[in-house]
Amino acid sequence: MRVLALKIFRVKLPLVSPFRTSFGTQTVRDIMLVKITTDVGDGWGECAVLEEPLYNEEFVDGAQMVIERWLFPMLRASGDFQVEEVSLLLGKIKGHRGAKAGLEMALLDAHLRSTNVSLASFLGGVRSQVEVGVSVGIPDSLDALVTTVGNYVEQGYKRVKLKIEPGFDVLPLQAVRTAFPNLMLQCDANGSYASTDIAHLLELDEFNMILIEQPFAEDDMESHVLLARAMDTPVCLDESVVSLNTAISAVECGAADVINIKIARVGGVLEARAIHDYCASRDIPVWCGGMLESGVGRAANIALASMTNFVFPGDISASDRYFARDVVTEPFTLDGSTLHVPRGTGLGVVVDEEFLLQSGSEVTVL
Ligand code: OSB
Ligand code: MG
Repeated sequence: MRVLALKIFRVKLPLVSPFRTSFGTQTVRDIMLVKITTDVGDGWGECAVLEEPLYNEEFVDGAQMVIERWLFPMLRASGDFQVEEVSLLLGKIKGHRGAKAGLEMALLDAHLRSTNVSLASFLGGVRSQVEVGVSVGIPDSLDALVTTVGNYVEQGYKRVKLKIEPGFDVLPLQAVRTAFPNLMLQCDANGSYASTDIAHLLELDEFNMILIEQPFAEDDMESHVLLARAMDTPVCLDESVVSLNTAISAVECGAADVINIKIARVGGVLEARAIHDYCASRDIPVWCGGMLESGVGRAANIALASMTNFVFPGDISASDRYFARDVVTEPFTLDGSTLHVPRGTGLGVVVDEEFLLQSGSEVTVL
């Protein structure tokens, strides 16, 4: 395929409720979508990067700049290429994986539409519906937390992830576990603990969680190894795994019993597939993480999660858990505790461009 043009859409969508983590509170999602024009047709992608560099080093203004200045010019200068070559073509530019992931997603969407294949079947997905969960931010009070979790359980979610941080761990997990004895429960610290907290974290074993996600800093493999050896609850990595190579290193040194795969964090759908395949070969279960995506990124997440080794429910909630109105014409809705895998070609969603423009989207044309 050959790249002809790119439109970058930036739109701020309010979240239906503030999302607080150890690294800050998100109240509005600063969304960046790309619409790529190629010789085989158009495609959409989402650069699922946060507004500020608080989760990882990326931020949405930076992602836009690296696309405008380097990534898109490199693609346009590449002439004819296969979509499988995109990460190699962009490999000269270090990092900026969320920006690259959005471009690769748009190229995959264009390519798969032109060949009449859905992303899920391209990836060899084995399910038409995927089990999903919900990620619950740090609340104002324990009562509010139990009420929030109860509302999600009532909607159908069977798996809940609680955000934790030092000083907010035992009590919230105890409150939720007591109120919901059979709920599939897990927690995510976003790297907010230190190696000196290992003994304290072992106390969380009593809550019968399916995993604990990223307790220590992204570059602290040693503490994750020590915790994984001592703790019964499986240790899962998020921020630490930015590529197939880092996934291999983490698994082989014993730092990860489980891996959270996010398309934006690892630089694209194809790298995500490679991590999935490697983990399957090592009997390491994976699940699909989320970045509070719009329906574009969500469609890709669901297709990815239809692959065989995505054994735990993903952080892929229904559209209404995030936004009053999604950017796609058909919002994603729960069916029991699942979302349906899009069956249309490419990502299988239609972007509501009129809604984007009505919502004050800024458009940059390259
Ligand atoms: O650490 O998994 C995380 C959202 C933004 C950045 C990081 C994380 C998250 C979530 C929410 O936990 C997942 C979602 O529902 O999209
Ligand atoms: Mg996480």
